[in-house]
Amino acid sequence: MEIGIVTIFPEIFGAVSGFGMTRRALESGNLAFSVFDVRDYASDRRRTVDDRPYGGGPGMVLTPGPLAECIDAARQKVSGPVVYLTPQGEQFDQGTARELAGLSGLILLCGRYEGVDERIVETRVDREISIGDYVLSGGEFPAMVIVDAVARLLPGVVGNEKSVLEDSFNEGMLDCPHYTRPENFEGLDVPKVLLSGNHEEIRQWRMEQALERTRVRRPDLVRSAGRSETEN
Ligand code: 9D3
Repeated sequence: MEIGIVTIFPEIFGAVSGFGMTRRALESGNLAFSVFDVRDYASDRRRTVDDRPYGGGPGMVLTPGPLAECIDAARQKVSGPVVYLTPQGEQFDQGTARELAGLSGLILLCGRYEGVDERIVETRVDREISIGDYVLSGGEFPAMVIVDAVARLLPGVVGNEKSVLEDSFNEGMLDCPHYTRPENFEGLDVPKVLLSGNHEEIRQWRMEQALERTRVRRPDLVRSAGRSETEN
């Protein structure tokens, strides 16, 4: 899969290519990544990319000229929908991640300031996505969230197969508690059942723990856990 990023802060995306799972996905060739700097498409000496909003008010708006050229350059290299990260978008979830992971290409447009000129949305954006109801200062971190969630679903990405399968089995349920050595830590013991070697009892205990946690912490999930989207 090839992901293009359109941003005024290209350096931030070093975090994606430099570390962890996304780095391994890039190294193995399952993921390709190109970052496009909007400022490279500005036409003035100061490389201006924003301007004051028509109608007045606080903040600035990403000006359409350089942005259009930058998106068009990204589209020359990466085929696939242009997704604009914005608080006004549909809320991202695991279903969205799975959908995007099925594409061969994807362009993520990161907004900054008050957002992009609406004519960019009209002419070049295929889909608008938010990562949740809280205020961030731009679309760069949301774009990295999406890259991470999508990359770990790509077939062939090392270490993903088992955990992706487990995730889809447990979908809509919180995880059970986990323990590792030592058996006693600051006076706290590992639950006996986990040392029993009885795999059926362990499975049962983990399921009960997960269900109880979900009931208490996320009652909204209990309704739909274990059922597919169409069964809800
Ligand atoms: C304080 C500015 N707000 C005035 C009503 C609107 C606003 C504009 C731009 C709020 C946030 C932003 C920047 N955020 C994003 O670009 C963004 C975002 C987010 O803030 N939360 C969750 N998902 C996303 S995706 C992009």
